[in-house]
This record gives sequence, structure tokens and C-alpha cells, in this order.
Amino acid sequence: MVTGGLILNRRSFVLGAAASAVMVGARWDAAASAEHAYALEIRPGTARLLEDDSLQTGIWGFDGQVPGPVLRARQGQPLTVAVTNALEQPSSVHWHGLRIENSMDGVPGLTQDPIAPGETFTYRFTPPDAGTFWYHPHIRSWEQVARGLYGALVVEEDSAPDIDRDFVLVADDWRLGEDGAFDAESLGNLHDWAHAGRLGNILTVNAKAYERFEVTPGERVRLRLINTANARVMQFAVPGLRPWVVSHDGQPVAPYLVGSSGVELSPGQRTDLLVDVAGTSGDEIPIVELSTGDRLVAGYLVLSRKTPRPPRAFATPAALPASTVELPVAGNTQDVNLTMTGGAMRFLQSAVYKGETLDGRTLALEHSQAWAFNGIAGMSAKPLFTAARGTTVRLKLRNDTGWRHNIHLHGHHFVELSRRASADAGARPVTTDRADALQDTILLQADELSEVAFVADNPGKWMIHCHMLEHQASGMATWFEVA
Ligand SMILES: [Cu+2]
Repeated sequence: MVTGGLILNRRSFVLGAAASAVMVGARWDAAASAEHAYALEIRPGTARLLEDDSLQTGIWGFDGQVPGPVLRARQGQPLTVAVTNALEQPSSVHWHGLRIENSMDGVPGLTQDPIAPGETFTYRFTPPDAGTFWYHPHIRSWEQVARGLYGALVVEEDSAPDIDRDFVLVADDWRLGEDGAFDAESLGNLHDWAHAGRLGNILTVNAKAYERFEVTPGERVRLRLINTANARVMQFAVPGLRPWVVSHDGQPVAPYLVGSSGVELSPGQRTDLLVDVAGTSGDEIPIVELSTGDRLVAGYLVLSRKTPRPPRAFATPAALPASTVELPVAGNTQDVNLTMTGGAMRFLQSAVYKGETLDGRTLALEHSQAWAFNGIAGMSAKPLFTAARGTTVRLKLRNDTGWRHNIHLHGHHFVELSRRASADAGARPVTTDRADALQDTILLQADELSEVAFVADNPGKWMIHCHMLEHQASGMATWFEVA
């Protein structure tokens, strides 16, 4: 464990940052209250997203800021968030990755009514897992998330891991004009919807061009990375240091070192890194984003000129406290196929939309639908499947499109069992770093197949959708029921 003095340092850092930078109007006082309570307002605001900070961007944000306040909760303790919608369109809040009661999942039309303009909805739940999560609207999310409606939700472990500082890095890509204005004109562009989704031209971390994190040589630092982009897959690395991955999607993994290609985060995914800070006071160590082939600087670890702490022996970090997710087992298994079709180059010939079979041209031009799951575009009246509570569901994902997709499961975490490069290729064991990871979101390349499994232990109606938000809006959304 760290010494008492360092715990104090860390605490004062967290609260200091909260008071000054990220938490206007939302406060957390663990000492005063066992129940963590917040109030958030969804409203327009402005942000300085560019290096030239004379340029402002109109955004939509929780409390008018982007990212929204970092909400902090504790594993197993109740959390209350009263959300008021001050937009002129309906909204909601989904708690991405949290295995909570279905009525709190924030999906209008499935788990609640939308929060109408001027109305307030109070979310109350108890996070069962410690880790890095995030929150965002689940209605017109292709617009509302793109405009800046998202924030981090950090659920702290009951017993704190041995670290000195804890930072949240909310990464996004924005589509902005030269003057910094948000490109609203291209929202809903069907070309984006049928291709890779809305990709931005500006990378930000915590809505800054170059976010700076002050650290001291000799410290072990936790970086909580969250990809909140609508559609861009990102790859992060800290080339000057040797970061350990300790968690994916809010679930602990056996620690391993980040490789030279960085750690991949598809939209919605999270990864927690532990970084042992080495260097000389005054150094600025870049955090880089590698997905374009360039090394884009996403921010800096700035080594403080304060007296370095006594050097500590940097060993392989201990794993975070074990997950409470029930692991799938053989037997009592239900197989479900989910086949993705459509998109540019392999357009839908036809699909069922709201109960009616329509040709691809009508789907695209009259309903903005370009993709289908099992031949059905968009949400249907009936669930894709119903599982008895406690059943292991083996979900056979098959991407028959020419594009990457990013499947997100609500209310549950799954493990990947196997992957194939195409239907003709042999099954191979999962060899990625995430082989043992519990995930709530998974990226499939064009033509890939993947088998994932989870225990359907959370009763209610849960979405499965592509978390490339334009794909979700244009057909890739369905739901299942745990009875
Ligand atoms: Cu997709």
C-alpha cells in the first residue's frame, strides 16, 4: 500500500481537479454521504477544443460542459443521478457497461420514456463492478454524443489499488470547420451512415487539443482511457514508458504490457493503464494515438519539478480485485446467430423494417436504413431471442459486410470464445490480448466471425447494437429479453 501521505496527495489532487476543471455543479463527498448523489443538466455550452484557444465550439454537454462531470461512485454503494433535459429534443442517459437494473438502462422505447424537454428523470442504481465506465444519451445518440453529451463514471474499488494518481482520459474525434464551429450540416449524412460512420478531423482528450497530466518521477499512475467517438477506432500508446493494461471495459485483466501498436479502443470501449513514471523533472512524455499511421499527440505526462518521491521498485502490478461477473460455462447453453449485412459495396437487397419487407432502395431513401441484423433493419416489436435467467448464451456474430462493426451488449459482459477471419477460414482460438477479458463491446473486421458467450443473469429488455452510432441509427440495433 502507499503511505498515508500519498493517499492524501492523491485525494487532494482528485478533489482539486474536480473543483477547478471538471466538476461544476456536480459534487461527490464520500465522507458526508454513503449514497452518492448528483444532479446533471443536459444543455448547450461552449468548449475550446483547438490548439488555438481563441476559437470556440458550440457543444451540447452535461451541465453545459464537455466532457460532462466525472461521476464517482463506489462498488456496491447506491448512486443517484437526477438528469434534467434542457435541450429542445428528448434525451436520456445510458450507463455504458454497468450491469444494473433494466429500468435504469436509459434506452427510450425499451426501458423508459424519453426525458422530454424541461423534464427530469432520476436514475438510481448500485454499481456491482468497480472500474471505468461512461454515460451518454441513448436517443439520437449519433447527434447527441457527437455534439459532446458524454462523461466518465468511475466506480472505485472497495480496496484501493496501490497507485499514486488516477486520471480520466476521455478521447473523442470532432468534425469541426476551420473556425472551430461544429459541423452540424453533415449530421445524418447517409454516406457516413452507409460507410464507416461519422469520422472527425480533430482529436481531443478531455475536450482539449493537448491535455496535460502532472506527474512526478517515481510514481505509479492510473490512466483510464475511454473512447467516446461516434465511429473512430483509436490506438493509444505512451512510447516513452512501459504501460501495463490492468482492465478492459471496466473489468480487470491479468496485467500485461502494451505492445508497440498501442492499445486498441473501439467506440465505447475503455482500458485502464498503469504507468510507472520515469524521467527527469521537466520532461514532457507524449501520449500518442496511432490508428491513422501517424503519431498524433493526444496529451502529455508532464514530469513535475517537485522533488521526486523516493524511487520504488516497479514490479509487475498486482491484478485489480477480481470481477463479480458470472463466467459462462458449458451446458445449459443457448445458441443465437447474429449476422450483419448491408452497407456500401454490399447494399441490402431487402430487409424487414418495422414489420414490413422493403427493398434496399426504399430502405435507404425513405427510412435511412442501410444495415440489418438477421435481415431486420432497426428495432423490432419482438426480441431477437429470449433467454431464461441463468442460461449461457453463445452469440455467433458474423460480419457479412465490407466494414468494421463494433457490437455492444447491454446489461451483461461476455467473453470471446473464438474468431475466424471469414466464413471460409478455420476457427482459431482468440489470440488477442483480450482473450480472457470480459467485454461489453467488441470490434469485428470486415468478413470476420466471432463467438462470444455470456450468462443471461440480468432480467429485462436489453439492446445489442453496433456502437458505431451511425450504423446503430441506420439499422444495426436489436434487443433480447432475459425472462
Ligand atoms: Cu457498425
